[in-house]
Amino acid sequence: MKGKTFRSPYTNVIHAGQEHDPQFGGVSVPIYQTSTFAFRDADQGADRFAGRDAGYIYTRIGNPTTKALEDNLAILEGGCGALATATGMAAVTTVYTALLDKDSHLIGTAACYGPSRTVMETEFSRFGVTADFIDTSDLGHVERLIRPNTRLLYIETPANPTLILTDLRACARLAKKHNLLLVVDNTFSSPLLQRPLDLGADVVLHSLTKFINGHSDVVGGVVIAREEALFKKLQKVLRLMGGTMDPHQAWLVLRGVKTLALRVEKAQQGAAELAPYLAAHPKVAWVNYPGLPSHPQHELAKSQMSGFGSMICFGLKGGYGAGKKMINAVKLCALAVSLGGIESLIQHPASMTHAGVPKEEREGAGITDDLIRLSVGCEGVEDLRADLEQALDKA
Ligand code: LCS
Repeated sequence: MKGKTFRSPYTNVIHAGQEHDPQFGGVSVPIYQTSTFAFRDADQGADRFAGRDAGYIYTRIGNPTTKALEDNLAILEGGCGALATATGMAAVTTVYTALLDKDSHLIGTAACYGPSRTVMETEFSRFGVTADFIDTSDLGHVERLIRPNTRLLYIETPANPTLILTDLRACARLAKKHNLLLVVDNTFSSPLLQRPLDLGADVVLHSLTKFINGHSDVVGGVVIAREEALFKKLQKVLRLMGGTMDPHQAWLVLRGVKTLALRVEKAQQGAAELAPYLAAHPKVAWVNYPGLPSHPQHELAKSQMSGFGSMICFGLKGGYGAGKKMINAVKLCALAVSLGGIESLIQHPASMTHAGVPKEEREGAGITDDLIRLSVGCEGVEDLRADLEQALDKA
């Protein structure tokens, strides 16, 4: 991976790994909207299989626009290389496929994005892979479940949607001790608020659909590895399985990432004001936000994150009945799945994002029926507060 790196994240999101268009000097990376590249001569194909630099051949294997995005994201996360994928789930399944063998075992965060767990339990199980999805904030429990065939610790922190944290440094020590790989889904923080590779993780992944693209108009994913050998293993699987990103999609995400620092900062300021407002509201039973001193892992958040982010979850005293009235009544926030967009989104995980996880497993993971998830966007906080206020009045 080549590319310029700067001191400030504000500079890195815009310039890291980026070159001006070599042909005309365009400041924006061009969209190389091509499926195939003309060979220099008949030897070019052989170069690739002989391990020599063969340049670009075919867009599933590599494309300059996609590569510009990958170089940027690898630098933001501090990895040796990044692989852009068609969706966040393609990033998750690339990791599972590349790093698990038949009959191997995974320990994952119970409160992770529902399909990351479902795909393991309904699809990978067909190939003999087993998994325990547990509360990974309990490291004693994690260690007790490690078996000779355990290969991966799959951690989501803060978790979707409970915002429970897992201690990444402690997980990295555990992974090292037992010769496991530590994979972290860093979607909720973005590399601006948490850099798992710096804390000892081996692989980081994101749904780019969320904060990194940030405009609710693209789906995408990325996998970033700390070391070359792991990167090559992931790259080989992604190229063969075909879940790679399209160049136009890559260009849109490159455009989105340039404002990541501005958006994360603004949305986080909004969440820091709305979380205490909700916590003090007479109709609200509980609020979970890592920035509140009442969050049970507030100190851990301070030690492994550089900011608390813009995701909040809460429950109303009237339970889901009241919550449903509230989310039906919002006018500015959109009642929608997804998160990390410039616009605020509100949703009910038990009936929306995590509906595919059986009720017992869902509740065991802390995803209770009353839980409402709010992704704070970049609107003015006074408007968001007014919207929540009028919706809570109707609850
Ligand atoms: N990882 C996390 C933490 C996610 O939140 C999501 C999607 C994914 C992976 C998968 O990414 P995708 O394939 O959708 O790009 N989370 C969603 C959510 O909470 N609501 O809708 C999608």
